[in-house]
Amino acid sequence: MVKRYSFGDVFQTDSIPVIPEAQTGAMPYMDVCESEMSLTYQMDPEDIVYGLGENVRGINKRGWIYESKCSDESKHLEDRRSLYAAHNFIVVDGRETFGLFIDYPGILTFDVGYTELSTLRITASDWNLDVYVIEGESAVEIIRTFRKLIGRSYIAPLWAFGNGQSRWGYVNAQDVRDVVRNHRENGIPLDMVYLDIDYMERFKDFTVNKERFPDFAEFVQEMKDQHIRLVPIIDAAVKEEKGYSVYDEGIEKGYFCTGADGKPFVGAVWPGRSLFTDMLNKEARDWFGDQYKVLLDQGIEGFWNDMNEPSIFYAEDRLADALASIADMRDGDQNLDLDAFTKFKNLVLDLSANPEDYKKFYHNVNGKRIRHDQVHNLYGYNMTRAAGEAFERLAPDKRILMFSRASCIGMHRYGGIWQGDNKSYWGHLLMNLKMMASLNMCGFLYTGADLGGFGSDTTEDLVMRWYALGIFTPLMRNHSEMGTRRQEVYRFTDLEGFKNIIGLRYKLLPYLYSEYMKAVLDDDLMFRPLAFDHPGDKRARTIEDQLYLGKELMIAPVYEQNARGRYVYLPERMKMLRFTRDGGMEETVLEKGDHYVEVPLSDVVFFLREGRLIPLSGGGQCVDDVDFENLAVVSFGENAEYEYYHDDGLSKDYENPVNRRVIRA
Ligand code: MIG
Repeated sequence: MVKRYSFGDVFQTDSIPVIPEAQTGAMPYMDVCESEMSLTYQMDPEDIVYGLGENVRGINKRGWIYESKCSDESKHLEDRRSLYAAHNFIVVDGRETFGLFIDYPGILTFDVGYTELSTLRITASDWNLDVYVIEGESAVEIIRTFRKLIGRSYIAPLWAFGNGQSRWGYVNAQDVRDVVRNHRENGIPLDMVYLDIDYMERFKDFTVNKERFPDFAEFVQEMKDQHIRLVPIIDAAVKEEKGYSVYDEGIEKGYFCTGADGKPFVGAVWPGRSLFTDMLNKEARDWFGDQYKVLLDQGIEGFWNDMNEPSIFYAEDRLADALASIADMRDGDQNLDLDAFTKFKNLVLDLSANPEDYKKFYHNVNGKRIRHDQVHNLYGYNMTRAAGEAFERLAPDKRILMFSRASCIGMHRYGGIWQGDNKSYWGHLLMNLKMMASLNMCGFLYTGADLGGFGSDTTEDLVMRWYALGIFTPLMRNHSEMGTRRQEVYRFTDLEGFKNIIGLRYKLLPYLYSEYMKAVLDDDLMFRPLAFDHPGDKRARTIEDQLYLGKELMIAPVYEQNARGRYVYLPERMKMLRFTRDGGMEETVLEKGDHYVEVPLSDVVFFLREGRLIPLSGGGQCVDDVDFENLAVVSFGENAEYEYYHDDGLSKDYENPVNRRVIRA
C-alpha cells in the first residue's frame, strides 16, 4: 500500500509516472516537524535500514549520515556522505517494517543514527516535498510495491551483457584495434570497447576527431564485423565555440542555463569554457536528445553519459576572483602563516565542484525561473532522459545501451548507471558488491563498477578477484584512469586464469540475462541481501559480503588481498559449484552453517540452492557466439525446474509469452 503526503509547493520531478492522491491524515511511523523541515523515527536496536542506492558504506545504512546531493565524488572514501546519485528511498525493517520515498529535487540528509545512535532523521533544505509511505508484509514486498510505483526499469540490449573493455586513454582507431586484437588472439571474450573523451574533436559532444578516426562510420562497421560495439562517452557540458553547431544552435534557441543576469551561464569542464543545456526544459531536452542522432547514424548503439551532476571545474566569476586575490597576495607580503596559506591554497581548491556555483544558474521550467541548487539532483536524470526519450523517437524498435554517472530515481526508466570513479582498492571491490543490492532496491538493475578500479595503480590479483565478482553484474566493464597502470587482462601473467573467469560469464549468460529480465519485468530484485530470504535468521540479517543472485544462486566473492579463500555462511543447505582454471566444474553439497571455503585466485565459487537448477551455455568469444537454445543444466534436487527468459535481445517484445519457458533437470 502506498500513501502520499504532500507539503508545500512541490516541484514536479516526474520520478513517479502516475502520482496517487495525497492523504489528509497524519503520517504514520514518522514524526513530522515542519519548523525543522524534518521527519524523525526512533529505531529499535534490531532494525535494519535498507536503501539509498548508490552511496558509501553498508547495505544496512545505520551508523552514518548520507546526503542526496549528486556530486563528482572521485574518492569514494568512507567519510563521504554522497556519491553521484540521489536515491531517496529507504526501508526500515524490524519492529515495524515500512518504506519511505522522498520525492524532492533538492538536497536531503538522511541521518541514520549518526547524531543519535537510535534516531533516524531526514532533513530537507526546504519544505516543499512529497513523502511516500509504503507498507507491506516484508521488505521485499515493500520494495516491489515501490518499484511498481516508480515504473519499469530500463532494459539494456543483450549484447551489453558481454565483456567490455575501457580506458581513459584509447585515443584513436589503432588503439581500439589493438585492444580488440589482443582479446581475440588470446581467446578472451569481448563485446564492447568504450570510447572516452579523446575520440571527440577537442571534447566537443557529438563530434568525432577526424585525424584519430578518419572514417568513423566505416570503423564502427569494421568493429561490428568482429562482433565489437563501440560505446562513446557523452559529457554534460557543451563547449563554447562559435561555429560549433551545438553551441550555435543552443545559444540561438536559448537552450542553455542562464545566470542571474539572464545571459548563458559559463562554467569550465573538459573543453574549458562550457555551457549547460537546460535539461529541465522540455524543448531543450528534446533538442539535446536529438543530437545523439549524429552518432546513431554512424552505427553507434550505446552511450555512457558523464559529468552530469553536473561537474564544474570552475565558474567563470569564481576563477576571476581567485586570480585577483592571488595577484593581491603576490603583490603583498609573501610570508604566509597558517591562516594565510590555507586561504591561498583554498582559493584554487575551492574552484572545483563548489556548491555555491549551483546557486548561480537557473533553469526555465514552463516559463518559471528555477535556481539550479533547488533542483540539483534532477540534472543527470534529465540528461539521460533526454537521450532515452530521443531513442524512442529515433530508434523506437531498438534497444540502445545507455548508462549514466549521475542519477536520481526516475532516471532508472531511461538508463542504468555505472558506479563512478572508484579506486583500485580491495575495499572498493566489496563496496561494488554491497551497492548492487542497494541499487536494485531503487530500480537500477543495469549496473556495475569499474572492474580493477578506476583510479590508482591496480594489481593482477585485485583485477582477477574483481572479475570473479564482475562476471555476475549486468554491466561488466574494466575501466581505468589515464596515467594509472594498464589493466587490460592481457597485460598480466595468468591469461589462462582470466580466460576461465571471463569465459564463465558467457556460460552463465542464459541465467544472468534471464534473471535480469525477470527482475525488470516483475519489479523484482536481481541481487538481494540474505536477510530478505531468511528474515528470522539473525546471522543472515547481518551478512553484507554475500548476496543472492536471482532465486537460484548465492555469491560470496573473495575481497581481501592474499586471501586463499573465505568464510561463507550458508543459511540453508546448498550445493557449492567450483569452476576451476582448466574449465572444469566441481559440485559439493554443504550443510547449513559456516564453512571455510578455499578459493584459489583463478577459481570461481558460488552456491546453488536446493530444489533449483541453472542453465549453462557452452560459452563463446562474444554474445553472438553463445547458443541460448542448447543448454546444459546444473541442478540440486531431483524435481528442480527453472523459469527461463529468452528473447532476441535487441527488440522490445518483452511481454511475448514465448519468451518464458520452464526448463527441467
Ligand atoms: O573527471 O572522461 O567517471 O569514467 O574516464 C574525469 C574521463 C572525467 C570521469 C568518469 C570516468 C572517465 C573520465 N571522466
